[in-house]
Amino acid sequence: MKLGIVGVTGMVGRVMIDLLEKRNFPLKKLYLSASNKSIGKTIFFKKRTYKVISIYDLFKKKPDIVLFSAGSNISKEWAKKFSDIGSTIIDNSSAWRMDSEKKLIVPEINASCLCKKDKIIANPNCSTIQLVMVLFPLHIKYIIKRIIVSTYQSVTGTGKQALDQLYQEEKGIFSKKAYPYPIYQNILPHCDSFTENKYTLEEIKLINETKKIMNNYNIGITATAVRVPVIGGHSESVNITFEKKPDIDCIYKILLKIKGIIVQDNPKKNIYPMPLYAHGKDEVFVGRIREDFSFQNSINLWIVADNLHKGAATNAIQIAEYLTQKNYV
Ligand code: 2RA
Repeated sequence: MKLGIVGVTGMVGRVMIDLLEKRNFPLKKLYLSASNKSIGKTIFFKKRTYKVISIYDLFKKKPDIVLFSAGSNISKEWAKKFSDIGSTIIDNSSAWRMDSEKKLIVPEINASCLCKKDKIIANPNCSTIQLVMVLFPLHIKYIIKRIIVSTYQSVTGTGKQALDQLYQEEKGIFSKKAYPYPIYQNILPHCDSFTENKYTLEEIKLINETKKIMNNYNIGITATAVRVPVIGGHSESVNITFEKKPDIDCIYKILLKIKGIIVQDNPKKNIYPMPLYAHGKDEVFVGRIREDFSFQNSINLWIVADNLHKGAATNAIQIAEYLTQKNYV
């Protein structure tokens, strides 16, 4: 198995490298590619150093799988070129997610829809992945009618520049970089850009991707995506209205059975998910599960996950593992 990573020096790319090693992904050859400024840098993997190469040189290697995490423009320019030479692309950008010909995959939910013909596979947005991981099993049982979600998103979702801005501001150095306002001791109701309808692209991704992954375009979804000065991961406050009357004990039993979900919910002992403790983990954490007494067939819950792990790198590598196990690549 020849695997390439495009965007290896980014925050997600670095987590991909760690996870390929930790999960002992079956690799014969590994090629690491990044932007021109990083070409020639060395990266450590399984006690060996690998030189970062250009995407042109990666293309010549004809990798079996290419993990893209270098933004939409690179994906739009290169994914098709790689698939035309037989590579299978797992793309972490938004470039292909809403393309009707491309599959948007969270392995625990819809990996079974993949086949050998799928050569460009989209990895959903981080805030979508953690949301649908919890919603989908509940939808199967109770049929979701409506979702209201507010997110509290880590600065790591914006990238290293945002992380640096937070660290600098903590030291009292304020210079507008990743965000139009200070993020230290502040929160911004603004993730990605605003659109004509006053929603942000992040909110629109959450709404549209959730419907595509759950293959249900009748679900009513509304979202508010907020940036918070947190490192460990994204948090989400979710209100769900079902067609059928939900039973809270049954919801616990359903979620406890899902691989990749950890239920942390004991208010009497102050037990609930928090990004500080989700940081670096591959699971999705859910808690604060409770009836919404204000509206019929409704509940509230709280979801936390490391956006660089299950929200990006872990999910992409799980897709690659699935393709390998099925001999699709
Ligand atoms: C964010 N989900 O958090 C977006 C991109 N990873 O900014």
